[in-house]
Order: sequence, then C-alpha cells, then structure tokens
Amino acid sequence: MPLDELLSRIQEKQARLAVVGLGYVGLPVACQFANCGFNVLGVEAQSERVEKINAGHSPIEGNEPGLDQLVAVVVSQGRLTATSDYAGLASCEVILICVETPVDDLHIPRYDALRRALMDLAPVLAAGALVIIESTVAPGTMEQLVLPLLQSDGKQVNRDFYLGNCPERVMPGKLLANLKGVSRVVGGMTPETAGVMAALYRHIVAADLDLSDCITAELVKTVENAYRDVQIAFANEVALICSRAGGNVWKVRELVNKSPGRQMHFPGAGVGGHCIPKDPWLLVHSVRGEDLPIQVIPAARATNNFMPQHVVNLLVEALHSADRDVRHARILVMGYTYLEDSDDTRNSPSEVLVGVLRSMGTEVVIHDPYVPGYQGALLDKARGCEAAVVMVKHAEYCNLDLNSLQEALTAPVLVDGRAVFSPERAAAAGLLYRCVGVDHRSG
Ligand code: SAJ
Repeated sequence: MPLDELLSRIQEKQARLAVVGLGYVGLPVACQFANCGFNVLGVEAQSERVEKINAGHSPIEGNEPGLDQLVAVVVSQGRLTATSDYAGLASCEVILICVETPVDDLHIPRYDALRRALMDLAPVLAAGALVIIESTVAPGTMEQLVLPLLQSDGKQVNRDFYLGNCPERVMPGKLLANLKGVSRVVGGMTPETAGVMAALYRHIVAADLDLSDCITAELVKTVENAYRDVQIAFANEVALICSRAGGNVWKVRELVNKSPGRQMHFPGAGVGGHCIPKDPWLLVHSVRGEDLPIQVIPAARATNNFMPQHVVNLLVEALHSADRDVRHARILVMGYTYLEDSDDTRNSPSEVLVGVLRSMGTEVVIHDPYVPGYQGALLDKARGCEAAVVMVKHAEYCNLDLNSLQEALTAPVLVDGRAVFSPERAAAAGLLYRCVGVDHRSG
C-alpha cells in the first residue's frame, strides 16, 4: 500500500492497528487508539495478561487513574482484542512495538524481547505496513538491529514497509495523563514516514509531536533520562560533601536554586525504577568501543548506586554512637518501593540496602504501605527494633508522630534517607537522628 493511502486510512481511523507488548507502555496506547475509534489487536506473550485484558481488566499493578475502566470499555466495544498469536499481525497496517529493553549486569542491552517480536513479525508483515518502535533503545539500534531483522526475508524499507521510532514518555501513576499531555519525538526513516506517524499520534496526543529522524528520537529518549540521572548524582555528591563539611544539603539546595538557571535535584537514598538506572547505559552503549572519554554518565551511575551503602554507613555510625552493633540489631526499613506513593519496587534502592544489612547479620523488618507483605501498622513493626531507616518519602511517613516512634525503638535511632523529617523534629522526640547530606557534628 502506498504511504499516502495508508495516511488516508489512518486519518479516517480505518487502518487496523496492532500493539506488540501490553505492559505499562503498550496497554495504555492500545486502549487510547481503540477509544478514539481504531480496531486494535494487542499481542502479548504472557497468556495470563491476555486473559485478564480480554475479560476487560487491566493487568497493570498500582494506581493508574482511568486505565481499568478504559480497558473495560474498549474490550466491551470489541475495539481491543488481546492474543498471544502473531498470525493476526498479517492483517495489520500499523504495528507498534512496546516490549522491554533491559540492560544486563555488564550494562549491555538485552534485546531478546525486541528481537523475538521482530523475528515473529517479519514473516507476516503486510505489504505497505508501518512499524513503529516505542521501546527505548540505544541510539543506532533502529539501523543496526531493527531494520536488518525486518528486511531479513528480502523486504525493502520504504518500498515494502515503512519504519519509525517514537519513544514512550509514560510515567507510572500517570500513564494515561502523560500519554495525552506529554510531547513526543516522532522519528521516521524518511520525513514522509514521520509525517504519517504524526497523523497517527495526533489522534491521541494533545501535546507537541516533534518530527525528526530515528537517530534523533533514540538519542533524545536516552539523553533525557541520562540527564536526570546525572542531575541526581550531582545532588548526591553535594550531599556527601555537606555530610562531612559541616553543612545541610537540603538548605544548600534551596539556596542554590534561588540562583538564576540553577535547578539542583533532590539527593537521597538512591535511584530506582525501570527507566533512570537503565537508559544512561543504553546511551553510552551507542559509542562503546569508540576512543571517547565517556566518564560523566558512568560516574553518575556509580554515585547513585553508592547511596544505599551511604545510608548503611550512617546507620552503623549512629548505632555505634548509641553503643549498639548493627550486626546484632533489628532494623526497621521504612519504604521498599523505588518512588514515593507508588507500589513499584523495580530496582528499588531499599532492595540494595536490605541486602547489605542482611549480609552483615542484621535482622531487617520491612514496612511499606503499598507493597503486599510489608503493609501493616508501622509502630507495631517498629517495636523491638533498635533503629528505623526511611528510604521512601511515602505521604504516610510525613505525618508520623516521632514521639511514638521513639517509644517503640530501643536505641532509639532514626536514619533519614529522604529528609522526610528534620534534625529539630527528631531531637524534640529524643531520637538519635542522621540524615543524608547533613553533618550531624555541626549541631
Ligand atoms: N530521585 C532522586 N532525586 C530526584 C528525583 C528522583 O533521588 O531529584 C530518585 C527517585 O527516588 C527514584 C528515581 O530517582 O528512585 C527515579 O525517580 P523519577 O522521578 O525519575 O521517576 P521514574 O523512574 O518513574 O522516571 C520517569 C521517567 N519518565 C520516562 O522515562 C518516560 C523520567 O524521564 C521522568 O522525568 C520521571 O518519570 C518523572 O519526572 O516523573
């Protein structure tokens, strides 16, 4: 099908869409296209997800406003159907690929899911179809991996099919809102393809659609998250400096940000989640092997990864000040998710902290209001513990009565990884208090 014919069918919402991968990226986008009038086929490897979606329910964990209702509506209207079978893609004219693209322990991208999706799609890809990669990939992946796999049986891009890259910018807890309200880079293998892609996304995106090419789209996505990681690492490094230089990084940050053009991020107990710890490595991978001094981005990852250990160090020193040995103590860890008021535990700094403490012989009790198995009355869990360590700034913790906590803890020590409390509030409650980025010796 010529591109202009596909454009018309997209504009009239006649084009049959497919979304491969119905996770926190694919499911919302499949629902939004279905909700605006397209017929959408969702292809998902996990059969239990397929069943749940076809029953009209969202399999996405956590609080995603409007998503469960939207799944019910579009499934009941017959506009969204989920399957594990790739054969149905043969009748689709636009195929969005939204599969995971993790990195391994050596920071090498693991494209198994992407490779499998492309190898299953290539043989059934309809003539004139448009393939759009929404997954975050290392710059250069479209040219070096995606294109060869789709052309593997002799098909030729821009003749037999069209190809583009439109990275997702979803954020957990705001999936549907962000999908509509956040701008997107629309990278086409040709400017004409980018134009057709923009016509498609215009149906569901109210924000800017910035037309570009694939390498730019790949770079923007990985750079925007590497930028955030470096900014957080800078704040964490300043916190480490303040903790020994007699300062309070939280006050320093507030005053630094009054200087025009400064926007110092928040230091803390570490950097978790599914995007920020991974995307900097995808960016760096694109120039692996080049003789370039790529230092800032890897160093930022190392600084952010150190922060859970820094919190352990604060705890060891505080317990020592209270004549306690952390190896024979019971410690309450407050917060196990990677982000406040979320239930998402992926790459959580708390997981690292708990592992370090347990390797030292410390008994660890975990509380998190959002994680099944760690819920319950905080003070009940605190009772009998020597110390409490705050790793996540859940709203529930902000209102905690520190006098009650002091009565429950036996040392009593409070280590604050997110400046939820203050030295003054803690001292008033009789707690021995340590906070990331605050030099407790400076009074
Ligand atoms: N964090 C800090 N200090 C900060 C900000 C975050 O320590 O100043 C920590 C958080 O505690 C968390 C981790 O970093 O452990 C990541 O937090 P995040 O706010 O970046 O949340 P994410 O991981 O959900 O990031 C997503 C990203 N969105 C996409 O990739 C589409 C990111 O680009 C967004 O900037 C971010 O959401 C957002 O702003 O909500």
